[in-house]
Amino acid sequence: MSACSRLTSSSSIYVAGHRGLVGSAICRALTQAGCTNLLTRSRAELDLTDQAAVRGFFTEARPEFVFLAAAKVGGIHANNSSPADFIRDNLLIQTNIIDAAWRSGVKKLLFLGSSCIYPKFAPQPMKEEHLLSGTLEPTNEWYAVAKIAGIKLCQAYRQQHGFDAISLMPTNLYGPHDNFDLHSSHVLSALIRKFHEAKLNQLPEVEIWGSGTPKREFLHVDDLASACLFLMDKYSGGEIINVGSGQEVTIAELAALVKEIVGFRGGLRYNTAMPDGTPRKLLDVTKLTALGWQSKISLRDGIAATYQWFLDHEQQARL
Ligand code: GFB
Repeated sequence: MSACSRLTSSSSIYVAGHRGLVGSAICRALTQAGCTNLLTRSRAELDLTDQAAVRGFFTEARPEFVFLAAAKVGGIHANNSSPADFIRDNLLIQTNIIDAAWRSGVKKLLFLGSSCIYPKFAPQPMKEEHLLSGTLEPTNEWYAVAKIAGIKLCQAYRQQHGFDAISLMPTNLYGPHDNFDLHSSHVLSALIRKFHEAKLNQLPEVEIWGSGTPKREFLHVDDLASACLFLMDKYSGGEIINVGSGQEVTIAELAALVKEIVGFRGGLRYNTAMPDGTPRKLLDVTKLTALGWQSKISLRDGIAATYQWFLDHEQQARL
């Protein structure tokens, strides 16, 4: 129980979004740490955009700790094509959960934001104080504005009500239970599936969106889950905390790495009709490092493990 010493086996812990990339990783980490009293609800059981239903759940279930990993998420194309869904769903989900958690007497809540809350041209690596210092990246400003509102909700409930809500800003994530749908996924899961299917079908080339020049930092979701448990245990404050790996690559370098791990022998074709998005988003993790946490999973090992998970779960994976 060392990873969650403030959580006892009798603590009830609600993981919102337990079937997603992040929520499922948090459930695995909590179980490994000896926390067995986990509360979960599927989308069919509880519609998180329904305020009355969410209040009813909290009143009845009375969780003591909450990991808010439920969100409408997607890659650059999904964000760019469904701005109304991304801003509406995320505003509703996080407002309903944070408010109901406070009203029902939750001891502590951990909210997950995103590195896209920072300005498009923020100085690199991006520090927590760069929040709201410039214009956002247009392809995901709707999602980013919702996530910024989530941060402000946590800070406002802390200031007005003394509610212990903390906010983490993870960098681009990947790992088991990711979305592998080619229209709505993020780049890493998309590339795993594209190279795998191209290998099977002996295709001459794989299409890569954009120019290949943008840089992204990637963090395996099991590292993020470890940071979530660490901060739930060790940190209480209104200031946001970045969670990253420091492992930054260009999309072209990422494509070469995934291609090698999957074992595809053909070529790459860049489709510059698709957007590049922000040129670079590397997080400054000085604060988190000073608190005593750092990532462990290398990008190569993480991609290899995720490809193996994809092979083992191709039938159930979200394609
Ligand atoms: O991961 P991704 O969709 O999102 O795209 P963002 C990252 C980069 O990979 C972009 C390129 O430059 C894409 O053009 N890319 C190349 C591809 N091939 C592909 C492909 O097949 N699929 C995808 N999806 N990308 C997201 C935000 O931004 O980051 C979200 O939209 C969220 O709001 C997330 O914050 C972490 O990194 O650009």
